[in-house]
Amino acid sequence: MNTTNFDNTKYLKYINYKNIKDFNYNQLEILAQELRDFITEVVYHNGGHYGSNLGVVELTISLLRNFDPEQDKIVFDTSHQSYIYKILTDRKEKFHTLRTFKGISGFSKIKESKLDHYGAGHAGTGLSAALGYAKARDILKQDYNVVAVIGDAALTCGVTFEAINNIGQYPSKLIIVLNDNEFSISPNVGAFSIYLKKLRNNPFLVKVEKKVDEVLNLLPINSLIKNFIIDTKNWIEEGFTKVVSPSIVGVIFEEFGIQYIGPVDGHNIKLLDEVLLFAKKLEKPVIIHVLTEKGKGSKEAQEHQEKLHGVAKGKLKISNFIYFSTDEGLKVEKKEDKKLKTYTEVFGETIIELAKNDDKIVAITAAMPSGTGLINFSKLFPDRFFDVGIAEEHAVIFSTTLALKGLKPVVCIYSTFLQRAFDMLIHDVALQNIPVLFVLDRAGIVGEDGPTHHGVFDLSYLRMIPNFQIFVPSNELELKNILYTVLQNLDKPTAIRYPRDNIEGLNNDSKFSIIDLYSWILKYESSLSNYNKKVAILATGRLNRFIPKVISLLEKSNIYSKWYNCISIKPLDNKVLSNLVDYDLILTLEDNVLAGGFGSAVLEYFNDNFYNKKLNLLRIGWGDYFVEHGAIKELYDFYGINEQEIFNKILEKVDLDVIKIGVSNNESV
Ligand SMILES: Cc1ncc(C[n+]2csc(CCOP(=O)(O)OP(=O)(O)O)c2C)c(N)n1
Repeated sequence: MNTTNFDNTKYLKYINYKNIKDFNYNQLEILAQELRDFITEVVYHNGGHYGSNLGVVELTISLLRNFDPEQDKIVFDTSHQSYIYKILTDRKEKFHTLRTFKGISGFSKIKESKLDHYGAGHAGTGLSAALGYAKARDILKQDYNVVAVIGDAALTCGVTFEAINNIGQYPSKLIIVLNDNEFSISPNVGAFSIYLKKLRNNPFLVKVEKKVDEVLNLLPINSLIKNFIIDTKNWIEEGFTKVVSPSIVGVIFEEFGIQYIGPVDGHNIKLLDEVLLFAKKLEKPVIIHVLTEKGKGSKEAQEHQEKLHGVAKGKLKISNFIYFSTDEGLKVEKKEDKKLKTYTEVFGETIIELAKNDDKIVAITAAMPSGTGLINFSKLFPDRFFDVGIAEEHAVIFSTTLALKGLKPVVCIYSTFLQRAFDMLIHDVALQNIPVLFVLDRAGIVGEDGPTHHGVFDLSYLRMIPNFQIFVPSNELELKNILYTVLQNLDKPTAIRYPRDNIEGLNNDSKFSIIDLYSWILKYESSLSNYNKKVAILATGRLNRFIPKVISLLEKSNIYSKWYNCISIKPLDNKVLSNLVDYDLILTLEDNVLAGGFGSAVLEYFNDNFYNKKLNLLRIGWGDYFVEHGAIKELYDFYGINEQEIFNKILEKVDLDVIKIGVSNNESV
């Protein structure tokens, strides 16, 4: 899919943010449909965030009719819903490369365009970033508008509340567009979402489009007061909603100094135009409560809101192609073996099995019940399951006191999102040595979601914390038995990390066994007797997959090798390490940044224990850069983490003058 053909479109071919004001509402309705079709085709080909983007088509059109992205600062919270903005600003022609390597990112990115004013991927950053822009404008005496677009789930983040607190303290001209579709990835949770629901239904706030006198006529107040309000020229400045909304549902935002407007139909461009034009005139913080439907325009997306929040390649039902004449070029990565499950699925099944026999096990997720494989657990054990919303910091502290009362909390958070709770891991969990099990899904690179989502820091940020132990399974049996063994006797802070990937299924036996968690598993030992050099390979997690081919190449070069699958990152297996000092090369492999990761731990071990020996250590992992977005294999190849490159690096390091041998697919050890 190298190009896009806009010939068959009526308006999309002409439209951009500079001329969007010139279109009338009938034309914009057609444009909205064209945008939805375009998004559908691109997401069909490339995967991506679907429902959220279909829901903000009219809202984004209206934003670009009322604000100038060259001057004004439009900040998307999380920014998974910024596709329409990208298309309508300066990336329409390139949008078919969405989420592909070197292509358009699935999130806002200041490096990608000067019209992206803030990069994101993690939820809850929008209001803080917007307030910074507003304050900078005031201090520098500049003149631009600041708009933050935030979803109803991101609104419930702790960070967002910190920002709201601060906006009240430093009121500044700032427009917050609250895009309320009642959904996070799953249905939104928590007391605040219930509050928003009440606001949605508040009869006195419905429809700003109604003339003030029409709304006032609905109110049980006498005509003198009505006339007074209507005659008051600055009724709008006083806060329309305050005047007409008695005490049915108090508007919290107003108490914090943020004027509330709404709810507003977020699919009515004309109405949105009116409201945004009005909000622009206010010289204070204002929140516009916009109601949208996630998946608007697609029956499939509306019926399966959760499933179609984010979609994998080729997963949409699509009948006609408008922008790409054929669906040629659709590269849906086939599962290598259909029987293989994902790590997430195996975790989800295992935790249920374990919880059936252990009523102390409780599971906690931060807005990712399906992503972390906990949906069935939540149905089977509703009293032992907690979806705390996008609140990773809270999730971690909450788990500590559950543990102090003797429960066994299993906190399931993606590696990248647990970064949010770094302080809690140290201050609340580890310092008090509280036994909580952390299950980090999406550890290692995640592919198309890119640098905001790659889970490549956890080995470093966990390894440095005293009291923590860290395990990395590489197949189904290991994952099951690590979980089983840890939960039999959960007595310290523990982390298990695994990637978004299929899991190799060794021994599908449903029985669990207690395993030796701290001993690395010897996978292979060469039988070469007359060899050139000796190499020890210490591999972690899914990178073990590369090793059989590497070893077969080493054997052909007459290099002796010993391969360990290192399931425990902390503690290290010192017994194994102490026997490797006479090797010509020790290789470590990790799907983590090299700084502070597994290889660093091994390096520290040798430095501390064998400082008088000359050791040759090669660490393979991610360097001092952010890994871009793209297909996982493509990223591994680009950054030199594949069989051939590993072999080449070994040869360079052992300093052997052997002929380099290529990898063929049928090599095996
Ligand atoms: C800190 C953090 N935790 C979890 C996520 C995963 N996540 C991505 S989008 C999303 C839901 C966002 O819902 P909302 O803000 O209401 O936006 P919508 O998609 O409904 O427009 C979640 C939980 C995240 N991006 N960041």
